[in-house]
Amino acid sequence: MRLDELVITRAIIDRYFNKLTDNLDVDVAVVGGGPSGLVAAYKLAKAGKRVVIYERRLSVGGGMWGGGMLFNEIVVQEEARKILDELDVRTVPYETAGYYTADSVEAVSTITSKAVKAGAVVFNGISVEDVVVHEDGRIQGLVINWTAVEMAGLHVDPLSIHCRYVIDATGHDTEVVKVVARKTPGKLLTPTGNIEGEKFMSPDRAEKLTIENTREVFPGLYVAGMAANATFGGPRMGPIFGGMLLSGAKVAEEILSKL
Ligand code: 48H
Ligand code: FE2
Repeated sequence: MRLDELVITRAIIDRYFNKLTDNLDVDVAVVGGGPSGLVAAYKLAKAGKRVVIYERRLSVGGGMWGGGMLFNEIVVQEEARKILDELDVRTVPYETAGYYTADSVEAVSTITSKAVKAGAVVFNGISVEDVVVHEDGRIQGLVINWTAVEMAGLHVDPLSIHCRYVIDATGHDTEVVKVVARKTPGKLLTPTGNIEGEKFMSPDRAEKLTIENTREVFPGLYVAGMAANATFGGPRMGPIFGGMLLSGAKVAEEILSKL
């Protein structure tokens, strides 16, 4: 068989645009494919919901690839190890009871594979820049654009998608919540109505608060992972990733109870 460049081109364009149009109206749109977003997408997809992840970069995985300071191992605690077990990521007990480590590359690649095989659809290279809100004041969807357009600083208008719920899993930058806070000051479901801001490193408190802070912050918008801490004023925790995984699982549960 002689390979034809036009068939290759048509195949890619056809398949991609079908994927895009098939996912213009979904149950849950996850913004950011870091550890919390990936686990949330896995759980939601496994429960039969239609879920997409928009990821700005080419690769999902966020801050997990590099472990701590580029040492590519992550630490998780007992409760979170169960999630890694469920996802087939191998963990090794560390010398102090209750601490486990995992290879960060195995963790990212395995969780990603499970999420995608459960039915989550990843759109990489796409950034979320705004949300869709009509008269009822509830978030109805997202406004998306190519990351390449963003990087090039081109003035190109975005497109929109619909979803029943949005999860801001954008990490420290809490990007979706920032847009909402800027456009409706004082209206977030936080103590001050605005973004409380991430606090100093304090892993024990941070890991517990991450779970508490994983919740709805505006009608239709949930926060997970570091975005939850930044939004509700929790401390940072460094390269222990259990809170991120547990936060992804919790946000999925909360949304499932409403869908
Ligand atoms: C599309 C976007 C956009 C956008 C960002 O930072 P992440 O890994 O997020 P989490 O919360 O799942 O995990 C946090 C963890 O990595 C971490 O930093 C920890 C535990 N820190 C502790 C400490 O003390 O520092 O991933 C977020 C993802 C990234 O891949 C971004 O590229 C992506 O979201 N993203 N994607 N549109 N507007 N903004
Ligand atoms: Fe971080």
